[in-house]
Amino acid sequence: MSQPIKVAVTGAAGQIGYSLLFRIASGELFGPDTPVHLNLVELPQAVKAAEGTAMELDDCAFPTLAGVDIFDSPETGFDGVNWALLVGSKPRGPGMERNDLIKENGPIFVAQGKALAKGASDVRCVVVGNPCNTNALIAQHNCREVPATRFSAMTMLDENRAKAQLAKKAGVGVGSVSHLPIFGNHSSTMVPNFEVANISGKPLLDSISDRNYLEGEFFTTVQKRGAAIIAARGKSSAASAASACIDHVKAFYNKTPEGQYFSAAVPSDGSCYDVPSGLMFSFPISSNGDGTYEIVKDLEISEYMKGKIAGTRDELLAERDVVKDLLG
Ligand code: NAX
Repeated sequence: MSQPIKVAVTGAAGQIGYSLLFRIASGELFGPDTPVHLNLVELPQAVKAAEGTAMELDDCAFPTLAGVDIFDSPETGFDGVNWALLVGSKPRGPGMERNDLIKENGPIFVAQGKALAKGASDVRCVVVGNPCNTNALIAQHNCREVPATRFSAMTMLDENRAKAQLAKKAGVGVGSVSHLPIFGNHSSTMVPNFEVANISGKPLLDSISDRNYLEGEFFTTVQKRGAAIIAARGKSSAASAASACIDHVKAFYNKTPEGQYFSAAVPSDGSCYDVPSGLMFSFPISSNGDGTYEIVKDLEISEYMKGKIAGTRDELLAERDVVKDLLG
């Protein structure tokens, strides 16, 4: 077996953490021959709960789990980690506006960015905690020592949700739906670009020609899926979010098959889709499998989709403005 990959997970005692940690430890993420060492990072008041999770991780007897440590601060928890999965953040309280949440959570990601800068030189950072694009932007700005391209935010859950809806509509298995990029923010303005999607290798619009459905019910179902799950379950999505986080890290870790891509929010280089440089924006991505990736820049975008992409871009620009004092 090789050297363990060290993975820090913040919010380890939370709902997503409880689904995510076991799948990382089982070898599903990096493969059966790669050991992993888990750093569970929590708030002091949740350390006891994290201890319980650590006991269960032991009890799974995963051959790939090289060790588990628990920390109550990012400074110690991020020391020497290769992946930092930033899941923990404050949930939106009753009556709280999105901008209030952004301001509440921003300082967490300032501190975590600084802790990464101090302790983790060979690191890739994935932000799941909401508002994830802007939180990732804050962490990245406070960690200039690490290249900006190593920071990303998760929109894979949106891609998975969109694929599942379209597969149902077309009456095919979800594996038949491909090339479905999410553009922009992980919020209700996100853009699932169905116009470039394929079903069984052919344009999706050949199978689903009902644009009223695609522009109406499909768009809103994907954009508001998180709220629908809260309404039904009484809790926010957790197992599907953890599963998408596994998909996200795997997609960056492995080489993307030729001609394919996946969705993730990464810093824009300002060269495509009319998105200013530096904004943490979800694009179609192709990983080179060596720690680097390319933004897929040559997709044809209709006037309709351009308008939608401009809307989510403007929302992210406004969010960036709200946190401008935190951008180091
Ligand atoms: P929970 O409230 O169950 O757990 C959050 C955990 O984070 C708690 O245990 C808390 O103690 C911990 N925490 C809070 N601040 C922390 C800090 N500064 N350092 C370390 N730990 C800290 O939430 P959960 O359902 O697990 O969701 C976690 C985050 O994921 C939320 O922000 C949520 O909005 C976000 N989501 C993001 C999704 C995405 O697609 N990007 C989808 C699912 C989810 O809504």
